[in-house]
Amino acid sequence: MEINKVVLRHMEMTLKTPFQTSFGTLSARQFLIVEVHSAGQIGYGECVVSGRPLYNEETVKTAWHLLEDFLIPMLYEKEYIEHPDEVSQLFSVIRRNNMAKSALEGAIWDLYAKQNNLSLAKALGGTKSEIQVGVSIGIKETLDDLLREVDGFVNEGYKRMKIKIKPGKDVDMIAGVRHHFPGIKIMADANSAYSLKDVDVFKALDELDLMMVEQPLAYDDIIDHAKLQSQIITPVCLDESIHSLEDARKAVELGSCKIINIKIGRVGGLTESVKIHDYCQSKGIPLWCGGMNESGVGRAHNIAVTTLPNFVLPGDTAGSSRYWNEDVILPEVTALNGVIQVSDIPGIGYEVVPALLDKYTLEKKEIPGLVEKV
Ligand code: OSB
Ligand code: MG
Repeated sequence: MEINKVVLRHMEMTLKTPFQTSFGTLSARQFLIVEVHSAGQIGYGECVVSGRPLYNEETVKTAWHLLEDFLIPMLYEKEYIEHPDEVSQLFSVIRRNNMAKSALEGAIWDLYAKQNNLSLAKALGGTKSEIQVGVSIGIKETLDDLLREVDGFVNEGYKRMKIKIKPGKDVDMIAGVRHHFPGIKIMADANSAYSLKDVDVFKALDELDLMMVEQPLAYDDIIDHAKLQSQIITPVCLDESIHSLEDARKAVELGSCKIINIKIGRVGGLTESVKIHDYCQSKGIPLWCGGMNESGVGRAHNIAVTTLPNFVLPGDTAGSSRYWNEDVILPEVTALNGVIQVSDIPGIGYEVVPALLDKYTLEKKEIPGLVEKV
């Protein structure tokens, strides 16, 4: 692959309804889209940062800086790229900034798949033609509000609900949902809102037949999570604590979790996601694909990675209509009865519509490659 041009876009899309987690409320999603142009084709990647460094330390500004001043120049310095794994290797000298790396690496993966006439799912080694998904539901003021929202998604056919919790909005809310919807799969996501002192909360959740509790303790911890896991029955799933294969290995060896949520951006890209996948498969650790309220571009990447065989639990990649009145891809992502059919069109499998990208672009910059290579 010879890259002629990279285009960075700072995007803003308003969510249909504000999304509340234990670290804040989000109403308009700010993120970046990266386009990699080569020989008449375009690869697309989404940088799943936010405007504020609340989920992790990156923001749209830091990611733009990393991409423009470091990652894109590094890519242009390399004569030729045979395979996207080389991009992951190239970027490994830069510490962290995983979402910035992942956006450019993901665009290269899309381009690579298109140039080889393969779906991204197939290019990654995926084996499924359909994937199971659920919905991630934000914290609600009252149980009635929460039940109404769950009911709406149940009526849309979703069978697995992830419900955000925080101190004071936990056991009663989840118990209410369990009582009203005895048949659905429920998981709780704390986004690091608790400490080991709160073990009784998790013992109470043990009574409610949850698939898992996600990231209950500190975002940078794997020690206390191991202590918590040894005291409760519900499997602990790590999200924020896992940034790499090494993090996954340490957490699994310590017994800090029984399940891992992979977010491509959080772990620095698709190549690292596949490595974590293969490791977890060998250790019997089930995976699922998390979400960052992506636009259609990131959503398509999530669908592709979820086709790998050890993504055995339903992910957070709900259909486009859960988030947006209008997505930037055609067709939009649809889930029927909680199942998404995987596209076999080369690359990410959806058409990215330039006019729709433009509509939600706040700022755009074209960064040309070297005109002639030696
Ligand atoms: O913890 O999984 C999380 C969104 C933003 C930041 C963190 C998380 C989330 C979600 C939303 O749960 C998942 C989605 O619907 O994309
Ligand atoms: Mg989470």
